[in-house]
Amino acid sequence: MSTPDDGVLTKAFAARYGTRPTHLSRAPGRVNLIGEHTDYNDLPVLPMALQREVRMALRPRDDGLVRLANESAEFEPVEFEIQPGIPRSAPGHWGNYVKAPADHLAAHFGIRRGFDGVLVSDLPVASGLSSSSALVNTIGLALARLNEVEAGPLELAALMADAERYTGTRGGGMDQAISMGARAGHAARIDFAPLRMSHVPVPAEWRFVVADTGVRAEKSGAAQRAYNTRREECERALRIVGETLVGRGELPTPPASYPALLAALGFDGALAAGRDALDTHLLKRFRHVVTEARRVESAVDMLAGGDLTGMGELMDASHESLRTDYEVSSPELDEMVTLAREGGAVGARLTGAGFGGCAVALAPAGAVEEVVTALRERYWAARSARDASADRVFVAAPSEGASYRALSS
Ligand code: NG1
Repeated sequence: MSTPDDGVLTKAFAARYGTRPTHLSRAPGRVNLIGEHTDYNDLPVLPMALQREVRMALRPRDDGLVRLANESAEFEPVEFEIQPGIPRSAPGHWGNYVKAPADHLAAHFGIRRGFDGVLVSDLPVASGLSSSSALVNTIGLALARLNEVEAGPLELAALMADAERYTGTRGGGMDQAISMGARAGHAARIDFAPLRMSHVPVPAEWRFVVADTGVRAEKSGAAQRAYNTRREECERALRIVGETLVGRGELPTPPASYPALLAALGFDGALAAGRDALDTHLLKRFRHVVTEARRVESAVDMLAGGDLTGMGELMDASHESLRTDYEVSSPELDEMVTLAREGGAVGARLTGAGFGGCAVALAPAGAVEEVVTALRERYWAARSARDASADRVFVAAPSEGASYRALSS
C-alpha cells in the first residue's frame, strides 16, 4: 500500500515521464550523538538515523541513462550516462552526489543500467544532518538493487563512503553507515577499518533535540577546505607521535592508525606521547581526537545503562573540546548550546562537522518541550520570522536505515 508521500511522488513522476514509477528508494539523515571528527581517524562514533530522509520514486531503464528531477525547485534536473569516470558537474552542484555512486558502482561492479527518477527530501542542506550521504545512499541503493549487485547494508555503506569522496570531501564513513544500517529505536556504535556496527537502544524517556543554527556549512567551499585540513593535521600528528616513540625506542614501528596507537599505549599513554612530541597547534587537534574517542566509549555505557546525566556531561565535554581544541564551532553553535542548557537540557553540543549547521541537546521527556521552546523563542525569535519555521528545532526519532522496495501498481 502506498503512503501519502508515495502518492505525491508517484504523481510527480507521472507528470514528468508519462508513466508510473515501479520502485521507491529512501535513506535517512542522521544526528551524531557523540564522536565528532573521529571517523576519518578510524575511531568510533555514536550516531542515530533521523525520521527525515531522501525519498525517490523510480523506474529502471533498459539503457545506461540516469534522469533525475528534484521536487525542490532549487535543484535543476540532472541527466548523465552511467560509466566509470563520469564527468563531474560544477563544484557544489547536487548532481555530483547523484553521479558519485553511479561512477563508483560502474568502476567496481560494471553496472550499466540507469533509471528515471523523482526525488524529495525534508533534510536541510549543509546543516550537519547528512543530507548529502542520504542522497548518495538513496541513489546507490537503487542502482545496486536494479543492477543486481549483491552487497549487504554494511558493504554498500562502505562503498558509498568511498563513492562520496568523488565530490571532493575526504569524509569518514559514519554518515553512509548509519543511514544505510540503522535500526529503529536505536543509536549505533560504529567502528571503522573494517566497518562494524553495534546497535544500542535509546532509553524510552530520553529525547534528543536537533536545532539548526541556519548557518550553512557548504561542503564545497571554506568548510570543505577546513574539514580536509583537519584531516591532514590528524594524519601529521599521528605520524610525528609515532616517529617520536620509535626514535625513543618505545615502539618498534610507528603505529599505522589511531586505533593501533591506542592499543599500544592506552588513552593516557597516547595523550602523554602527544604532549611530548607535538607543537601546541597539532597537540590541540590530537587531544580532541583521543579524548573524543574515550568519550564515545563512555557514552555507549551511559546509553546502555540509561545514565542521562552522565551522557549530558559527555556531550558538554565534547562541545568544549570541539570549540577550543578542534576549533570547528561558531558563535551561533555556541549560543544554541548555551540556550539549550539554560532551557533545561542535561547536555548539548554541535553535531556534524561544525562551522555552522546543527546542535544536538539531550533532555528527559518531561523537560523536552521547554528546551524546544527555549531554542525556538530565544534563538530563532531573535532572527527573521521567515527563517524561524518550527522545523528548525525538532525532536529526533531514532529511525530505520535505508530501504528499497517495489511500489504497488
Ligand atoms: P557532516 O557535517 O554531516 O557532513 C562530516 C563527515 C563525517 C564526519 C563529520 C564529523 C562527510 C560526508 N561527513 O559530517 O564523516 O567526519 O563531518 O564528525 O564527509
